[in-house]
Amino acid sequence: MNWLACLKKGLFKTANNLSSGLKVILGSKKLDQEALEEIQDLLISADVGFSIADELTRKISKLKIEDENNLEVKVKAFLNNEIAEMLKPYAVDLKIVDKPTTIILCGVNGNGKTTTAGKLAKRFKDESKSVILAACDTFRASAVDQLVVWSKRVGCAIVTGQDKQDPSSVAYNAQVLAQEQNVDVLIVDTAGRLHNNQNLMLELEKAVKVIQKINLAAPQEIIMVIDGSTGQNALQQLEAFMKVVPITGLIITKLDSSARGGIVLTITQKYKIPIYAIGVGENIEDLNFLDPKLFADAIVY
Ligand SMILES: Nc1nc2c(ncn2[C@@H]2O[C@H](COP(=O)(O)OP(=O)(O)O)[C@@H](O)[C@H]2O)c(=O)[nH]1
Ligand SMILES: [Mg+2]
Repeated sequence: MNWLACLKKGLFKTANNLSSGLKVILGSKKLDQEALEEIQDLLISADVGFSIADELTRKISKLKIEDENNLEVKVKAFLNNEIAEMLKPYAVDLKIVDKPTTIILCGVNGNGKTTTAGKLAKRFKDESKSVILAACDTFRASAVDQLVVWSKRVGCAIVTGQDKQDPSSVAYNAQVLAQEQNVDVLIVDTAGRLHNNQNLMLELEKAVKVIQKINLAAPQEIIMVIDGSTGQNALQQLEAFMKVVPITGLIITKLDSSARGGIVLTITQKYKIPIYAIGVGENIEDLNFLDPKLFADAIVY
């Protein structure tokens, strides 16, 4: 399946909400105040966030639509274009420049870090880059096993520690090995932590510092993996993590699990932070870069 097909399938719930909703609102009505309010509510229900929804609705009210028969088509085309334009500055390529480029994945438990680590490793291997995975979630044996399975599937080396070993010592070993072996990418998977668990947050900070000590330029990326179906809660998680480590970009997963794909818009506009990839399912091909136009096409049509 190509990416647009994956995206359309994955974002179906959001598209169904937005596109079908717009059809109902505009199919039989004029673009009056009531219709505008309904459009605004619809956008908010897709997690677009009040201020963006308000701005978009205001712009829609100013559209010059002479032929009312084309109302639905015109409003959808406008929204589609606006969404793509808003996302454009934040759809950033994850560049591998330094050798090694160290990427730390962090975020709340269950958000998709380990799966994303595996999928990214696969992506880089497909680009003929050498990859090492580091299993720094030493709290749960199953988390290490999960990453070992990925390393076998992808065919890349993995650094693991003993059960309950200090995660930052695993990160240390992995960084040293990545430099010794001169690999292209080191991907560090970390333990899921609740953003209000101070000890675990400090541990993440420590892992970053340990890596920095070995190589001042590393980690080149600290990517927060966010579960796109958690809605506004994701914003609080992001703020908590940003206070502890300098987040360089985001990967938003599970956009297939809810009708609230508008969270991608809200997060980019509010925090002005790059989105390196989005996930729309559990399969390996379901994680890909954010293409603003395709994303807009997949949710408003
Ligand atoms: N539906 C869906 N599930 C996902 C996606 N990404 C990850 N998952 C699933 O989310 C669950 C938790 O993922 P995991 O990588 O273990 O999260 P971690 O605790 O952050 O490491 C797993 O069952 C994954 O298969 C996605 O984009 N869509
Ligand atoms: Mg994990």
